[in-house]
Amino acid sequence: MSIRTTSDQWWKNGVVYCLDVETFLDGDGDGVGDLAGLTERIDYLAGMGVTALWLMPYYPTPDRDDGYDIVDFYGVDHRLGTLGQFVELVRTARDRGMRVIVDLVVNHTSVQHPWFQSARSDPASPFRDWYVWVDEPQDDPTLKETFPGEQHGVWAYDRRAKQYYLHRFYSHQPDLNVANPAVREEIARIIGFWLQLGVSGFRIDAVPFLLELAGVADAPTVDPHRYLKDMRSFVQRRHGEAILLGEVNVPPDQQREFFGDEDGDELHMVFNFSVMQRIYLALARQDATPVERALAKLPAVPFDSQWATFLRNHDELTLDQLTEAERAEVFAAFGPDPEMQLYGRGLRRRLPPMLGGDIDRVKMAYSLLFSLPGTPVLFYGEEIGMGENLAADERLAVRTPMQWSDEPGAGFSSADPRRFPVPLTEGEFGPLAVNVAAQRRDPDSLLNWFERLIRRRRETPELGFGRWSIVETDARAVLAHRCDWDGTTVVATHNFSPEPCRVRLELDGLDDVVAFHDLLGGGREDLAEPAIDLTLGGYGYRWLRVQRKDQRLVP
Ligand code: ISL
Repeated sequence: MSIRTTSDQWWKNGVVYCLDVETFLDGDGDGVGDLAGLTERIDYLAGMGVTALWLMPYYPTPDRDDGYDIVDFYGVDHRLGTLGQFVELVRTARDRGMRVIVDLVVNHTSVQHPWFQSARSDPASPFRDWYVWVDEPQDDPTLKETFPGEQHGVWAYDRRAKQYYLHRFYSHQPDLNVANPAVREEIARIIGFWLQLGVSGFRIDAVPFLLELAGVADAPTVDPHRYLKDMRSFVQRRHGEAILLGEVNVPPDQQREFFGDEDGDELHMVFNFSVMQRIYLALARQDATPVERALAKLPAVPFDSQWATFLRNHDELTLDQLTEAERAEVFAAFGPDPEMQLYGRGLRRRLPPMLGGDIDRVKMAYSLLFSLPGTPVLFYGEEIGMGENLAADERLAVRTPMQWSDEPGAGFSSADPRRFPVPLTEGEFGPLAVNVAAQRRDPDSLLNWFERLIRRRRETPELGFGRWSIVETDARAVLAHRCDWDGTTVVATHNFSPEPCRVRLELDGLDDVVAFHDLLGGGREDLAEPAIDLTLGGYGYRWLRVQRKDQRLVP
């Protein structure tokens, strides 16, 4: 029997905040965000109630994929700061009760990485087999480009090497060969290095690609899940609280295997791409059924594991798990203009503009996110309702600088905006209309709403630790689910339609329910019978903690 101490599982009751150091705050006035700037804003993040930061890549890079093309896994890009400042950041965050996890991008390196330069220059190089080479690429339908339109095939010819190398992403990102034990050793060394500097885990980039060994000619094979298990036990030996959070965009029937065996011995957390995509379908249809169905398909996760839930991230809003017709519905509702679409499968937009700036609908979507099974992950700027800039290239549209104020440069930087890594968002969702400074002063702002939502979420352990199930209702537009934990029950209800409605919730096993406490709206309502008749406004949302007879509850 395992020891079931929930207090160790910090990742289950937390709120993760993802940011790119480069676009968060420029501390030295050169136009580029940096570690010094971010460290200054640690109190802002702690004040909001964030429990963990996820830093997008900050490593030395030629920056052809926004830092996901790395030339040194053991450093900090000179534009962003130094290793010393990195440690200072981690220490400051820890002092304010926040952990830091970092992007681990080891599916590939930059072409400019010294390993690749050595590999291509000499067939006898010790690094030659760190990459995947073939003389003549075979037509393999399982090896498809990830960025159609921007990338052509997955094999590129290197004139120096006189061979083709594999690249699952852009051609300037050659794939590392994890079938090579020396590569796996080096990845462990990288993990060990950052753990030693104080990080509490990793967001592992592109996990299925990292494990995909098809096309690795003549290389010793390794069982990909054996490899994830080795990585997990290595991390756990080095640092008990560290987690592995994987970017795993696969359909529901393949998700479970990434958590490992029955007790969970591979990834601690997996991003829930399947539920995320169905949320957009439900929003487009104003009908909760797609989310209900997606939830019903989710595999149960082991005790030490958890979903990571999100509405938007730094990439395109990928809709690759929807059918062609479903994707067309979401495109029509939220991104009809071809310039909003990307790679034929996604939208390069943020949520508020997609919802036409309807703040009630935006809040409903985030209330849902925070109540769903899993740990919510926010992308910087979501807390103030930032929008995108379609004039920026590809996915950079959603990676515009953080909007701190309505000053020139949005309070992000005092430098000439032409030096910014990504141009600011303009217009209705630009810094004049949407910024932190104004929202701090306004008690009704989205920022202050988020602060209350995060506080409430952290005070509602049923959501993070509990067993969840769908509650049947008579309204298609309403999603109702409950979470039971340690003798208490929370029911969350979300109305996807602009029409107000009344729903009846019959709660199994709760014949002695006498009242409910409204966790977001406040107040207690006594019940005459063990069923809840609930009113929900258009795009309304309510979280209710159920009170049983003779039960003492601190709402
Ligand atoms: O296949 C996908 C979409 O349908 C993606 O979700 C895929 O997993 C993703 O594009 C991988 O992304 C990650 O690695 C890329 C980088 O450009 C992205 O920003 C990062 O999130 C290459 O490192």
